[in-house]
Amino acid sequence: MRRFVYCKVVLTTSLVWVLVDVFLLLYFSECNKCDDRKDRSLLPALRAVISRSHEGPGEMGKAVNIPKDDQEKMKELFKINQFNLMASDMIALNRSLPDVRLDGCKTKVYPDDLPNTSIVIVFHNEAWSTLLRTVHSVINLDDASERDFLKKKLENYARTLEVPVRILRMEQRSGLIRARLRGAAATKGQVITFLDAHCECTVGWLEPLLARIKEDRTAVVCPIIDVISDETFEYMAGSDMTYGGFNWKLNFRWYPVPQREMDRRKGDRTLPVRTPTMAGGLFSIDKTYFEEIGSYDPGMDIWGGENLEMSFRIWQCGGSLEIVTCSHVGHVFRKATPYSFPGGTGQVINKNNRRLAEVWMDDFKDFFYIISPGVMRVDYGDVSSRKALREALKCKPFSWYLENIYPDSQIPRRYYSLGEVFSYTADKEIRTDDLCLDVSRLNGPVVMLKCHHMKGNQMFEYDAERLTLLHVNSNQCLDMPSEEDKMVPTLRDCNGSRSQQWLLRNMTLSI
Ligand SMILES: [Mn+2]
Repeated sequence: MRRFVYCKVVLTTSLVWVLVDVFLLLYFSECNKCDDRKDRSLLPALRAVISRSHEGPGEMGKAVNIPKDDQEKMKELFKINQFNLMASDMIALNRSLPDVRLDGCKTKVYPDDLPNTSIVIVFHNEAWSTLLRTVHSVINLDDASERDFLKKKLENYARTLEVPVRILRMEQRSGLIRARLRGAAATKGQVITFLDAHCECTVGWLEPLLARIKEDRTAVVCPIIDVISDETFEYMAGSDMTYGGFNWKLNFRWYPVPQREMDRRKGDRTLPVRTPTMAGGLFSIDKTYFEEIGSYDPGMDIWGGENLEMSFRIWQCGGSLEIVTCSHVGHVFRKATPYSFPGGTGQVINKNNRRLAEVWMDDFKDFFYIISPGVMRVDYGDVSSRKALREALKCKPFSWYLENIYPDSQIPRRYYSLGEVFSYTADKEIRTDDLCLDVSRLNGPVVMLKCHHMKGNQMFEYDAERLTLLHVNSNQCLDMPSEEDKMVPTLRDCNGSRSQQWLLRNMTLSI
């Protein structure tokens, strides 16, 4: 009898502890299950807003059109943030969005013990409505904003949210890169998720990101970035068929996902896409891996180039960079930047780009230098600690990256000559960035067309002895501009004249 009572006590106390544990787990895993818990983590007042029918302006991601009478005012307000502030302010802070995921994503099951994440949102003079639409379980990091509502009012608001939100402030304008470093240092989660301050996350966006990092802690993962219109705040699904690249000017660009990457995934579009570069604003990374791999280059100013720097570094130093196609986050894309750049936009970006070119691109940095005249004059400071980092991590050369990660790059892996503007590539094209010399008719002038790598009208055979560039398709030689059009070289029958001799600089093609 006594034993029975004893057992009962043990059982009851264990049960109590189990329940306490379950409660604690649920309570402290705020962002693990953001979407399940969305309702629980919102104020009752907000919950009422959520449960009302999707009829307000912008609900379900619909466009908000401003009536004619208010157009003047709208244009005035547009200038503040370079997006339609009037429309944004009309939309609920937690408006509903469509589920834009691929069907195969909706039924995926993720492990229960996903790592938790801290979310870092850097903002500078952001609008109230866009910022708060972004905020959910967030460490909010303020880069010395000058707008009053981003001070006391924001702190008071953050306190009313049932999720822990911390607001850190930089004493002076330090830029995205240094602000993110500060935010990252303050995080407590196993994973750091960076977001811009004008985003909207959609259902199920976080789990696939965290699940991928749980599988491989060296995977750095980005959601698909959906487009929130800067004019109407309409929510438009982004494509899972584009990935990140860059051109000779080191501008980030979206390009179609190549066939080799579709093949690697056996055609399953719900699997992560290995992307050569990331757009920069939105990604998740294991916190300890972020530190190991050298976080950000603290020598970079304000904004620009940090996304490519990180992309090259991750790939060259043994990690991977992926777009998790089951995760969708919206972002307001703007046509112009509303931010001031101390020292001038061009100057800042050129400096940052030089830093990343010098540290990561080896000889291929020359492609950037020849297409950006003037950039050589920009002082890029001291990069010795970043070079030491590359050394310490035993990172691979840039040629490996071009060969294995980005063979479809605008920068040719192999080239015979790199002149002042053009390079003569191993594919026998004469190209600058993604444009190739192209001739489509006999005795015709050359034009610049997008490189198609199909040889054809873009193939020139260089004869290093006679110094001629033979257009193989027409069997004619590249000649000086004609009398009529003095700007554009043309094709003519090969005649051995001086006007058909071309000296290629830095030639590596043997005679
Ligand atoms: Mn942004």
